Amino acid sequence: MTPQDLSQGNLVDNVAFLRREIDRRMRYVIGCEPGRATLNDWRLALAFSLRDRIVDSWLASRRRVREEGLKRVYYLSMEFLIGRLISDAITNLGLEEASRQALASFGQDYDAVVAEEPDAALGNGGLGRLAACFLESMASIGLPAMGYGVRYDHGLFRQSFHDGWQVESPEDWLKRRNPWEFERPEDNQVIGFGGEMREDASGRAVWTPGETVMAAAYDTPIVGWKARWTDTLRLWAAKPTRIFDLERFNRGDFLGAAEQASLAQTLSRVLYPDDTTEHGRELRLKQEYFFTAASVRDILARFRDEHGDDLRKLPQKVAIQLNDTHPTIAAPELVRILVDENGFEVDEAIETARGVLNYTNHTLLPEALERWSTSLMWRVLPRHMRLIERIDDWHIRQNRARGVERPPSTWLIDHGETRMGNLAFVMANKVNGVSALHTDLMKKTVFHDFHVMHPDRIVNQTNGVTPRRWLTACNPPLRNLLLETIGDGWTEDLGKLEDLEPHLKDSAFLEKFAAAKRENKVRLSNWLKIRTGVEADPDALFDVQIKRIHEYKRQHLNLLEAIAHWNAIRREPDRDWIPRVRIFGGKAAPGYALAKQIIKLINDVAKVINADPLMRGRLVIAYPENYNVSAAEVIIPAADLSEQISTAGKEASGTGNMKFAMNGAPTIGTLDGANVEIRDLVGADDFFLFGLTAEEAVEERKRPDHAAAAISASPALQEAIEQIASGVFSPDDHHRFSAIAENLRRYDYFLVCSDFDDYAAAQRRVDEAYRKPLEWARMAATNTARVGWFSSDRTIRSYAREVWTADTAF
Ligand code: 26V
Repeated sequence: MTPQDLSQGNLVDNVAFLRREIDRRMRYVIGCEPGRATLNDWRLALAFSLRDRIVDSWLASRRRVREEGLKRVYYLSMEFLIGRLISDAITNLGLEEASRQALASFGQDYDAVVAEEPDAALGNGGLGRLAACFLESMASIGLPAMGYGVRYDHGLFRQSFHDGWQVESPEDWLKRRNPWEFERPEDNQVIGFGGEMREDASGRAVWTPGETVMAAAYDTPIVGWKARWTDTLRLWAAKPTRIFDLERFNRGDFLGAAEQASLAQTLSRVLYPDDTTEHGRELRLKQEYFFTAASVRDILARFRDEHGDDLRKLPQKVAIQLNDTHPTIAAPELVRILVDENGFEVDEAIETARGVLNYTNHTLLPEALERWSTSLMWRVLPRHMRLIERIDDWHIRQNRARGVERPPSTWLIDHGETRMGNLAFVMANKVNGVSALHTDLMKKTVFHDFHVMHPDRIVNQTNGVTPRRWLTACNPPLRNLLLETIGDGWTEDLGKLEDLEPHLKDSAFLEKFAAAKRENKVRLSNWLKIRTGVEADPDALFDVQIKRIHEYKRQHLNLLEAIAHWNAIRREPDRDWIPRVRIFGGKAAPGYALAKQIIKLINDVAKVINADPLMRGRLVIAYPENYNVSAAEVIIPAADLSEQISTAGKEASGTGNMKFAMNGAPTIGTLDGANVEIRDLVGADDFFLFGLTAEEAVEERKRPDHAAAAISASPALQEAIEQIASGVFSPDDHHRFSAIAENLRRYDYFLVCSDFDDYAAAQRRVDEAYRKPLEWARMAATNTARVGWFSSDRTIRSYAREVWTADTAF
């Protein structure tokens, strides 16, 4: 079995078809002669050629849902971290080899053409990437679904390093033509903010917004595996409701005439790269309401069209998932429409809304749980603030009726703030965490009191990732080996990777597995050379930590151990050290000073170690700029070791951990998030465990001298911190890293020091295991064979059953 057999039709026909289509698109859509086309023109011509097949599937899927009156699932998310769509399309249409050959017949290189597509980076990290994996899985399993989000002009900032410091610049994914989206002006919605809210004698509310903005709909088809089903991602762009004020313009007031236009456009201008600081909080709240309100109205319009005007039936045909608290304002918006525009009683409206809404929590970090000042809410969304009070009142009455008095932790409004997590909890039918441990901690900590009141509401839905992007498309050498060894059933039923089990004892298979890994490492080595100038020997152990830079994820733990390892090699330069390339990737929130210092520290340490002649390639640090989805697709298949070293209890799930394991990289990690479940499935012998458990971490933090005690017990750690603090890596500025050193010595909330020795010991176990290539290959392949459960197809089927009660179309 070869990959091209996955497509319908034979390869020769597909190549001929694509050749013809590309040539036609180049002339009649791009308006260019093939002989004069740029790489970008080829990329567009290929995308337009593939698009027709996707649209056929799209129209057929839409027809099925309407004809059969199927329940629809709506995924509301401020973030969709999609990356490139062209490789998804090619993979799911089974047209990779055909595209390659068709382009080659024009003298074009497939990989270069595909790489021309800019990443759609409409997300920060895990939460946004999960939403993208979920859309692809919904389409692949045939679930009638739609994603709703914001069509940001500028996605996540571009990161570059200037003298080792992170510098942000605006990203511009829409600068060139986007072949995947369809504008839908007929579905545009007018969204209001601010203004006046009056209640008449009967309590009927009349809200007159003070300003309005147009939400303009743009649809992107999301094609599933083998194009059997295609769903939609609808993104809203903000536009002025009036293009300009002709009267002011005619008076010569040109700037004033366009005032409303510029105000409106700022709404969907940029994705917030930081949920922490005081960056235009009002603008962020408006963004949330803007896309949520447009989506809710769109959902109701479609419901009426398909099922008539009885909105009481909404829960039978509609399920809405709130991706974190960001779209929670959907709840009062839905209640508002039912009450103010459809004559519902408030209680009835709340109960109906609760029948459709569900909420996913993605972090327990208190600073990440959204709260909005009530004064801001009254100003921007007066009618909604009033309804939140009514919802609070309803919740009080509900509980009193059952003899329960609400503890303050469950109030919706407190200290002049509206707590969006609590509002989401009260308004949701189901609330879920994203790994078993995280869900358990939700029940025990942030939502403990709620859980006591509503013991059936919190459920677990462990995250997953789409195997089409994260195995089939990004790892051709391994994909081909799998096809040759166990056929292609795993692509849509990843549990079938278990069929590898008997081959794990077969040294011929293990050698092929190692060869596939090596091929990916050569590719990454070349990529790193171009991007960073660093020489990475493909036979060295590739040790990778790629994710947002955050103290809780502990890139500095990794780095301190690298420094200690460097010291050890310098002391005994002639020992047979296992050569290692430590690869970092990730962006810091622009306002997060300590995270930015960590970036500078990694770059400064890399500079010193990479230049040390004693290392002779045995320790190399590489930190390419601008880590994104497309970079992950090159790095993950080439990793030997997956660093998942967060402080236990802090990483809700992680999804990178799943991608690495799937691609045959064992984990070095703590018992945190989904690491726990990965280890359970892979087996304790093939997972490098270290560190305190979540419970132990809580206890450790109570010891006032935990950091000092750990440092004085560990000469290696003491030396490494001392080197950072004294300027060994910053000879031009000895105090540059004193904040990091002080933080570790005095405070160390994330327990870097407490976990250091155990982490270093685990790293030495890694080295010893890597000495035996066949044994290492067995461990790597065991990871691949046993993590099929982490397919997002499994996750989505589980949501469909336990949260949405929705059926798939096939
Ligand atoms: C947000 C913030 C903002 C305030 C400062 C600290 C902080 C820390 C984390 C976050 C994360 C926001 C939500 C998020 O992206 N969560 C991620 O969701 C993934 C998908 O469920 C999950 O795998 C990651 O563990 C989780 O961090």
